[in-house]
Amino acid sequence: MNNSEVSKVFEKIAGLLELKGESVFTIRAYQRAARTIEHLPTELAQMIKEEKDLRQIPGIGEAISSKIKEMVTTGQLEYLENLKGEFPDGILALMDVPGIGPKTALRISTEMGISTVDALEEAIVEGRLATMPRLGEKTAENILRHIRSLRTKDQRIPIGRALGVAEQVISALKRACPGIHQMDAAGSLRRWQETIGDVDIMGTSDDPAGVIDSFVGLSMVEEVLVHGPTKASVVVHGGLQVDLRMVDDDSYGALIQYFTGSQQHNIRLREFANRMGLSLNEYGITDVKTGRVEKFTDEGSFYTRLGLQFIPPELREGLWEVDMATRQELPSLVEVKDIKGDLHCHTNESDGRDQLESMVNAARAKGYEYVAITDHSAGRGIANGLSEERLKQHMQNIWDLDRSLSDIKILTGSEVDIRSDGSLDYTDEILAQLDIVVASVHSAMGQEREKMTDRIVMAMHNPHVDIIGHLTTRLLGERDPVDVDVEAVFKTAVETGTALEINASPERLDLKDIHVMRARELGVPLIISTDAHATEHLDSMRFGVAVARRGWCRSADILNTRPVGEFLSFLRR
Ligand code: DGT
Ligand code: CA
Ligand code: CA
Ligand code: ZN
Repeated sequence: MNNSEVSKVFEKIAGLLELKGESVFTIRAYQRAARTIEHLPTELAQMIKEEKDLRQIPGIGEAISSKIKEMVTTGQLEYLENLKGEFPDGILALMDVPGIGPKTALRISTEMGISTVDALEEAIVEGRLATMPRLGEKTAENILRHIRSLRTKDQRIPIGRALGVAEQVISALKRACPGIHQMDAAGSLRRWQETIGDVDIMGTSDDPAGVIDSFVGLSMVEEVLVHGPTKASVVVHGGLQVDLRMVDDDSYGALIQYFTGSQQHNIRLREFANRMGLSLNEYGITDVKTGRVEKFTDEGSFYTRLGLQFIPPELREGLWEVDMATRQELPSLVEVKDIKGDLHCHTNESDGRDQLESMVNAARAKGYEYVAITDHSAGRGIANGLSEERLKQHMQNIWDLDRSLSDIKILTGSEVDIRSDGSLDYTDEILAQLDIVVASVHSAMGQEREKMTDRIVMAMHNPHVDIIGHLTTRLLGERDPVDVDVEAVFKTAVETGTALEINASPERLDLKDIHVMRARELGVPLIISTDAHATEHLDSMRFGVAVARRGWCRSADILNTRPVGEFLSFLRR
């Protein structure tokens, strides 16, 4: 079982325990474990193989650790089998469909006698499901949409997991093979595409064959597909394919350029080179007339030889980047080091794992000038959201901590729920007291386009709302985006000065790259936040910055590259 399968099992256990009416503490322990495991950069199977103590992972104690071991080694879990036995057949399969929570799954199986996803699909198509009390046509339609998208889902891997695998492979090889000179990820991963088909790694070494042998021998490798002297392909735990290619140092520049792609970018580049009487391939640049091949140790000199400005990998999608590079007009893109603060962070006061102090210290360690603490409001569907009373106490704690620290400004905030009718969970009176209000959708995600758009636009018109969080609420590979008129939201953002968040959490990346590109064009104020639920999540900033770079953003396009005073006065305009 891979991490995401293990994580799903814990989610299912939490769901079933909820139906049983178990204590919220037990339920939350499983939910937390599920979330932590989802984000782990290392496969649990790998850790168990290396005899690592799983209890070192935050939020994982003895009971959960032994369940993980059982699942990873036997492929199943007796505890879940027994628990399942207390419910109608097929309930877990129904719960697997996005949009169906434990309660709905139970009702569908008991009231309709449905136990498979196929039978459910049939019932929806025949209009039977919509007749169920308190369900209705709209919900049924949504469930159908989810079932169908589940069926057509391709096997691409979200970038968060793929990057973790690539970094692990590269560091393991560098440790094992001191003769390595250079080694980098290329392909879609280097371009920071949101999902990855396979991981491409390039390298140079004194002993390429030795590196290839170490690669196929890594303990995370499950299957070897190709094993040559300078090239190999493997499948690692969790089913991701990794290719490794070794070349001589003098060809590395051309190689990594070629395999970074994208294919469309390379086609544009080749057309451009052909007009100069040059041809391109992974070995170098060939003068078509003389047949002479010029080699490149680094990619920068490859682009320079073509008379082009260096093109950052994030822009290599075959749009207009080659044209602009010929005129040296590519923008200088925003970088992680430009970011001066994180504006969406949770603590254990709502559904985060860590305490206020720990989150703030983690932000200080990043060298941030400011950090906003934005715990959830007491909305529907959110575990442990803050009542107005609890929020007031939380604000007091934040002020106290802020006064004791001189190197960082802690902003009071909230991630306030946008209710299905567009109203907010808190009164204007309390919102007015907060430094930062992030408003987000967390419920009624199946609303139709017009209703959803109106709902979000209405929240943006509230003068206290500074930022709209994760606009489409999608979870990569897990939950489809809501149906919202993004263009209308962008126009409202320009009108009202409400900022839109680029949620950097690698499971969300929401806004996504193409949205960011359009938003920037329209002059929408943009912010990159991590939505951290634990200290280590603050590291996800690089994913958000990558999305912004893929949207051609300069640092001036991103609000939280500004110093705190300037940033706050922009929001209060
Ligand atoms: P992926 O793996 O689907 O996420 O996307 P990429 O971009 O990593 O694609 P991949 O792994 O098939 O190949 C890596 C790069 O190598 C690709 O972006 C461009 C280059 N490349 C691979 N095969 C070809 C090809 O047949 N023609 C051209 N022009 N380029 C290729
Ligand atoms: Ca690839
Ligand atoms: Ca490949
Ligand atoms: Zn949220």
